[in-house]
Amino acid sequence: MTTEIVQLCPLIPALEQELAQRFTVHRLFEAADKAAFLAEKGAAVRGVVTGGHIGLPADIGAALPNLEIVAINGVGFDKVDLTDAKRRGFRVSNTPDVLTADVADLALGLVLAQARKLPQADQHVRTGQWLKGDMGLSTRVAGRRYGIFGLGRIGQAIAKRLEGFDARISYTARNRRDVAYDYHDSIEALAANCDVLIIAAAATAETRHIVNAGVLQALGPQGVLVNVARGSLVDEKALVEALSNGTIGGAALDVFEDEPRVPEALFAFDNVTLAPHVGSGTHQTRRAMADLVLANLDAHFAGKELPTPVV
Ligand code: 8YV
Repeated sequence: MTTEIVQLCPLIPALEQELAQRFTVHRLFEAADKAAFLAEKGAAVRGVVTGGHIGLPADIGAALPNLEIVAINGVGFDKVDLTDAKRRGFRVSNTPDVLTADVADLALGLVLAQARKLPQADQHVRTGQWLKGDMGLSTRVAGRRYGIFGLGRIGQAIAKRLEGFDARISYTARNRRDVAYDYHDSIEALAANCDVLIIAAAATAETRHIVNAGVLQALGPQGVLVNVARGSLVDEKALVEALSNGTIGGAALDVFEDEPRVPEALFAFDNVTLAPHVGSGTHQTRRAMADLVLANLDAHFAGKELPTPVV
């Protein structure tokens, strides 16, 4: 009998095939009765493969008493209880670095799409509206003031790309960095001093709903919110209200509080651009993430150090 692992979400076919060659893989996300499966098989499971947006739900973790490793196919580990991992002694790995460029690219894509109305432009041509008239004007991307919340790997990659747009860049982060960008010591100050507020920080207890009504107020009626981090950083109710009242000028979002459920109120706004959490979703990056997931699992079951450990 090969080592038993559970898979908590769909993965690219190549990774699923390679996992199946090494392990007995239980696709828990497809199980009709998850609780029954866990009650019967949970004790045999030694590993979990999961997405960053899913992590290890507490009820599943509790049903896996002999769990040794949670391999996250993603950089975010906010949905795995690391205190519990340390207490129980299971390892956690993630896939940092390999997705940085893609997430930064998507942030720029959202900035461009929202400002230059690319989804509307595409619709304008496809639906024959152009024959009836022009679609109207959009907003300049170059030379604006961009505020980045979180200047880690992804935040820095976003800043580097923005430099190419002659942007004026400022940031707020846990620690002041040795960079040429202006530093603000609070997200309110950052929002008040930028035209586009880009969220690129990790989800933690401290950053939950950090983009609240006050921050949106500070961002102001011309200001745009962009989020490629986690939905939990934004108070979505306050965001919908700010968009309804014209408190902010627009939003471009790849992540949401309760994915894949997106507040329907957002669908009505022409100044909002939406994406279904696709920051790392390119063929190239998902392959690189798959390689890291496999490398971490292989290392663990061979008794070696993990290549990219979180715990
Ligand atoms: C993925 C992510 O959507 O890296 C993360 O933390 O949320 C994304 O890369 C997801 O983890 C894919 O499984």
